[in-house]
Amino acid sequence: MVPGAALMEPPDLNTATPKELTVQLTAVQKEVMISGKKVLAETYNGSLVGPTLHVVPGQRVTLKLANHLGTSTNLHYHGMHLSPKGSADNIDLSVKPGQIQTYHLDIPANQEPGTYWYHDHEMCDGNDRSMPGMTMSPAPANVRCNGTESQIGAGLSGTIIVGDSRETLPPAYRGITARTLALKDTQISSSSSIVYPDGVLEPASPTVRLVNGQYQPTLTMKAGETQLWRIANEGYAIAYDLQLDGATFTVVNQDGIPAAAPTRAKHLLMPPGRRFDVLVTAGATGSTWLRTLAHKTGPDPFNGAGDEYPDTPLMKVNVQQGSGNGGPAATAGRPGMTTSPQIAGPLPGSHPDLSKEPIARSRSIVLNDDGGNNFWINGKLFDHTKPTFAEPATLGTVEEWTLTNKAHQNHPFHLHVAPFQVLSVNGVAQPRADYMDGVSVPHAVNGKPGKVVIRMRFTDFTGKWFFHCHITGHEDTGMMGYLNVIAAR
Ligand SMILES: [Cu+2]
Repeated sequence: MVPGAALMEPPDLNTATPKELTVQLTAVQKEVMISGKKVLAETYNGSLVGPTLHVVPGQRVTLKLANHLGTSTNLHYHGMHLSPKGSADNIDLSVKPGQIQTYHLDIPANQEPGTYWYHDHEMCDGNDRSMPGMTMSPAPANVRCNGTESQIGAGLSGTIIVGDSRETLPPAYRGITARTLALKDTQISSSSSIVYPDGVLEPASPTVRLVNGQYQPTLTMKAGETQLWRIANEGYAIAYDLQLDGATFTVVNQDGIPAAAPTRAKHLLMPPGRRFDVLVTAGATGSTWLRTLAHKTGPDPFNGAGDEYPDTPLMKVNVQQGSGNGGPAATAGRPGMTTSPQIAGPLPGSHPDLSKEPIARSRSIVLNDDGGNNFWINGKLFDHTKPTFAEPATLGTVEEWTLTNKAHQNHPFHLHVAPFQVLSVNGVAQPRADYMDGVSVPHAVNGKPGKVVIRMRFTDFTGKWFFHCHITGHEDTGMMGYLNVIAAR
């Protein structure tokens, strides 16, 4: 593949955001070009990175999903505060080949501006390959189901941008250039396919890391210019540990939630599903790289205890002469990138601190695996028909959950419907700003499990609130559950 082409934005699904919006995503196999190489993928509207959906709070979105695949599929609106029932963010819906499913998405008035994403969440109930202990059978195409891992891995994910997070920033930054950087990786088979079963998906195998579907593209900035980058890990399994050589990121929003206390970070750890809106500032003319650092998700990647990813350059940044598009000019020091701005918080829309709230209930979620292909929550495989907890949660209450990881690899935990606040990781109190919808629960060390304590408020939406590991192969094979949320009596 040929590196170096100018970075392109993913296509837009819509550019205007009227009060009532109707859009269509067509899931279809298509040959796409990845930096000069023709590859068979599963796409939305023919694009390896699905087209970006722009929405605003208070809007009613009618989204038609047309399934032109040979397998069933559906959609999840990751991070969005939507009802898990009916024709909203309901992952119990399954769209068979040839069917069109109409989703009705009422974007809440209080949905925070930021970066979200959509992806296939087909759970393959009674599937022939998803659940351990079942044997593969040559099911006819109209009932075949390939699971979330293979569908996201083949391309079925895209970005949702709510409002414009630049408007939560001080006035000097509201006119700066914004970029979307969708991170995905592909494992291309010898027959130039990333579609299951031809495309081999194995998180431990060598993979090609792409930005907006491009291999090592080049982004150009002006000396001293500050930009907002909306970075989303839209991959099926792989974590990124992002670094912009010579620079810092100013994190102003994570997982769609404006920062209570914007901070500068030298690197961004991004398990699958995570999003960051960050400010970056170009220095003097020259060039540098956005890379993912070497990263291990367990102590012994070659013996079933985690995966190991090498240091990999993702995108070149060229800094050219000229004046930037808005934003206070930085003192152009070293070539390439430089220290990003300091922004005072809290930003409008940041979430309240739950650490002192009275707790209605505490719950324990234990993640475990056997180092092979069995993945459990509280000792059980996912069951469509049984909630993980007999006791439901009640709207209006705050709960505290302790996430325990007994396994020898990190498991990134994701909760549907609403984000949570992270209180502590392995006993270390976390900064006030840490509200998110996914958190990596660290692996056990010397028999001592990893532990993350989170709190969430059930503000609205009764129904099934799903949670699962976002290494989608783990989710597909059982590491998933749900909680019933009921109205106050
Ligand atoms: Cu996992």
